Amino acid sequence: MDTTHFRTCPLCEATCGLEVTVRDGAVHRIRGDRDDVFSQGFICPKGSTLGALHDDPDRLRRPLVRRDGRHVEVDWDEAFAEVEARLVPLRERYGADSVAMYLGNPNAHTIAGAVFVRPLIQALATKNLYSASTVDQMPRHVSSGLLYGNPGAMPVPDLDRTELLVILGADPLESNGSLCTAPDFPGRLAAIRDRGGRIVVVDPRRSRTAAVADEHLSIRPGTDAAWLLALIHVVLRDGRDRVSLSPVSGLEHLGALVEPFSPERVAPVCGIDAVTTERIAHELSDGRRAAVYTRIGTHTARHGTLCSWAADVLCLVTDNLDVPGGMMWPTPCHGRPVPADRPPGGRGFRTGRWSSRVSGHPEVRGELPVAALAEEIETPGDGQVRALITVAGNPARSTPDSLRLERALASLDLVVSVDIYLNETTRYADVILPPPSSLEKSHFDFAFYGLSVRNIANYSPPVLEATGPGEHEILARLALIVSGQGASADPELVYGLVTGAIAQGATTLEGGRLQGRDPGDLVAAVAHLEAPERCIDLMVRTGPFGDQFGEESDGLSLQVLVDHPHGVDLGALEPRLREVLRTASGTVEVDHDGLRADAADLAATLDGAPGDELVLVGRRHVRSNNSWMHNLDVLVRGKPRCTLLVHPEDAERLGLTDGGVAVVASRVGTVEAPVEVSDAVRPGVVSLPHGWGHDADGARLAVAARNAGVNSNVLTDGAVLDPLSGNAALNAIPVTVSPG
Ligand SMILES: Nc1nc2c(c(=O)[nH]1)N[C@H]1C(S)=C(S)[C@@H](COP(=O)(O)OP(=O)(O)OC[C@H]3O[C@@H](n4cnc5c(=O)[nH]c(N)nc54)[C@H](O)[C@@H]3O)O[C@H]1N2
Ligand SMILES: Nc1nc2c(c(=O)[nH]1)N[C@H]1C(S)=C(S)[C@@H](COP(=O)(O)OP(=O)(O)OC[C@H]3O[C@@H](n4cnc5c(=O)[nH]c(N)nc54)[C@H](O)[C@@H]3O)O[C@H]1N2
Ligand code: SF4
Ligand SMILES: [Mo]
Repeated sequence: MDTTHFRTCPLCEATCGLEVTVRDGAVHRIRGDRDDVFSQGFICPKGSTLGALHDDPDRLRRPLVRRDGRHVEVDWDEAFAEVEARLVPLRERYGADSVAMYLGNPNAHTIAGAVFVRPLIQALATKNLYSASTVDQMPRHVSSGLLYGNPGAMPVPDLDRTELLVILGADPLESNGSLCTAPDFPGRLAAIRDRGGRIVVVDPRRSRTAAVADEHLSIRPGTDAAWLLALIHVVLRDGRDRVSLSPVSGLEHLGALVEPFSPERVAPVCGIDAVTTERIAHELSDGRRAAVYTRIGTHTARHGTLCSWAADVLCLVTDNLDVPGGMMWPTPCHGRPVPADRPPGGRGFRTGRWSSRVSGHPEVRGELPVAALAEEIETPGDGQVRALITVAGNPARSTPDSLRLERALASLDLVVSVDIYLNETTRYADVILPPPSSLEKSHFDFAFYGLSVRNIANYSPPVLEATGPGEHEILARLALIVSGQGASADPELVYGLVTGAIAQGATTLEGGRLQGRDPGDLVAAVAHLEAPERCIDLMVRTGPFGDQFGEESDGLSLQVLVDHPHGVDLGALEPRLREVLRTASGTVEVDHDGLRADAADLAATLDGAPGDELVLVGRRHVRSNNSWMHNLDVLVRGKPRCTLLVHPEDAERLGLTDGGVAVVASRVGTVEAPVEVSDAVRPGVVSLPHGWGHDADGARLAVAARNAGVNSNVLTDGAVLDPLSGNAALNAIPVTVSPG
């Protein structure tokens, strides 16, 4: 018998609706849900692989413990007992900071990652907290922190209403969008052009997105900050700045900051001529609705924060911030509502409340740069990292100078991984705790409803029944172990804390609809639900569209979402600066010493002649997903995709041939990769995707091992960071390339 289930795809940020048909207890077919209010049937080739992922024989179903160098299956009680027996004494002996935690990307795609990691972080109370954020979007958090006092408030391009979209360092036709949740990105881009708008793509490679744009500017890698500052320079120089947004402070210092970045001066640096730069600046400031969208190629860069800040400031001074068609802030349905009479501003944002032990990198959002994890493990002394917990992460493939990190991982006293695969990172684990597959979990996009180009709410119940504990329970048990309550303590203790905190927040919100209500009543009203569902219901009901526990009869609740399996469309984005602003001054704060200093550092490099060295950049492919979906034959079959793109002129000069092998060397490592000669990359630039290199001993990835590819992060340099965010610079890596 067939049953049909509707759910949101958890694999990337696009949040497409899926229609899953189950026959005799197994997934029979997955296709796009044509009735999904947001994606309307769109999916990419990954969306239909959730069944294959669930059925993958290499996906772990039971915990593994390492005994005599081999991973053996054990039952759950034994696995948790092992963690307790080893972690607790280690932490007692060496202190809280001796236990590090690394949180990987899928935490943004699971309910557990959104809600149940927090108690574990609190229990660990370690300074050594790391995540994929510092090889990704941390610069954007910091620029929002500085500008708006709110690192979570990252504006998104209002794709469906913009008339001019400038995309820097993103390739949404492959990635399907990031920090901009928009299912069917290709269709939305086509619609911009259909309504007479323009798309400009700034990328050192003619990506698939660049190929469908009106204009492609092939920028020199790592120079986006200089180019964006030059655009602001032109807007101010030509008196075209208009700022209707209010309240804004510090604009009087902007002219001095952008002064050195004239279009003529940055032209040889960026590889974009001054006339083009002036024209784009004029288009952005001629009154049309425009959005400037920066992503991974610009954030994983030495000046990532400056870049992200400059993109928002450019929109601010051209009246394209917080207006339809410009850059806007979504209103997540599970967020805290903002009472109308709340005074503007808040506590502000700061970094550096503590620093990393070895290199003194400032803390940012409670985290240290993952590029510094290896040295924190290697360097003896008080606070040395001796144990690591990874949750949904593969830092052995996703973080810079990864051979060094692997040597460090091998030296740890204890590694515990919450992960579904025995892979390049978890092979170092002493205990692996595998959560259920995606189809066995419920889903709700806590991370992406705040980054979405429309306000949306969608809840997906599990499709298949889980055989082991849920990911939330695994994390709760780890928190109980760390906090000394023991492996057999009741996870309800943790769930109670989490739901209690949500209810407490809602009932103490100054001027809120539920102010003064008994938080215990709210918790009791959801007590019949599973723990993840309790959290969703509490947050949605107390959120800006919620039923406020009976106060708003038409409002949202989990039950409303259950009754709408294709999602609820809550409308287009609306201006909401007042609601997101949390700076101490209650204004958008444009001026900051750190940004000024970083811009001055950048200005000081402008007049050096650009070197003729080759630089390495990354790229993505729609059939791949970071490092962990290469074990599915349907996605990796066909011609190899982990190739080094080399421009024909460079290939000729270096003696490289299409299909031949290149030896690529950087300051920190060397790899051999197959060459693909292509004029899609700029001369002087080579491109290799990340997340490959699956031939490691001890991993259990049969399909991936046959299509291993090479690990580009052997080449990336952990010493090059954006100082304001701690983010690693993963692009513009100087390399030498020679025939293999
Ligand atoms: N050179 C270079 N390096 C990069 C990038 C780049 O562009 N260039 N991109 C960076 C970016 S943007 C990111 S986000 C990082 C990603 O960095 P990571 O998050 O460290 O790496 P992933 O490849 O996403 O690995 C995800 C892990 O989670 C596991 N997993 C999958 N689903 C689940 C689940 O539901 N629960 C649990 N517990 N585990 C699960 C997988 O088996 C895998 O081990 O890589 C970064 N690294
Ligand atoms: N299919 C697929 N989808 C994914 C992922 C995946 O691995 N595969 N990963 C997901 C994750 S975790 C993320 S964060 C997002 C990322 O999503 P995107 O930000 O769209 O990432 P990419 O597709 O890597 O596009 C980055 C582009 O930046 C260009 N670039 C490199 N260096 C520079 C530079 O210095 N300046 C400029 N202007 N451009 C540069 C590259 O050539 C590339 O085209 O994708 C998500 N979606
Ligand atoms: S675009 Fe992203 S969300 Fe949509 S089907 Fe593909 S992987 Fe899933
Ligand atoms: Mo990412």
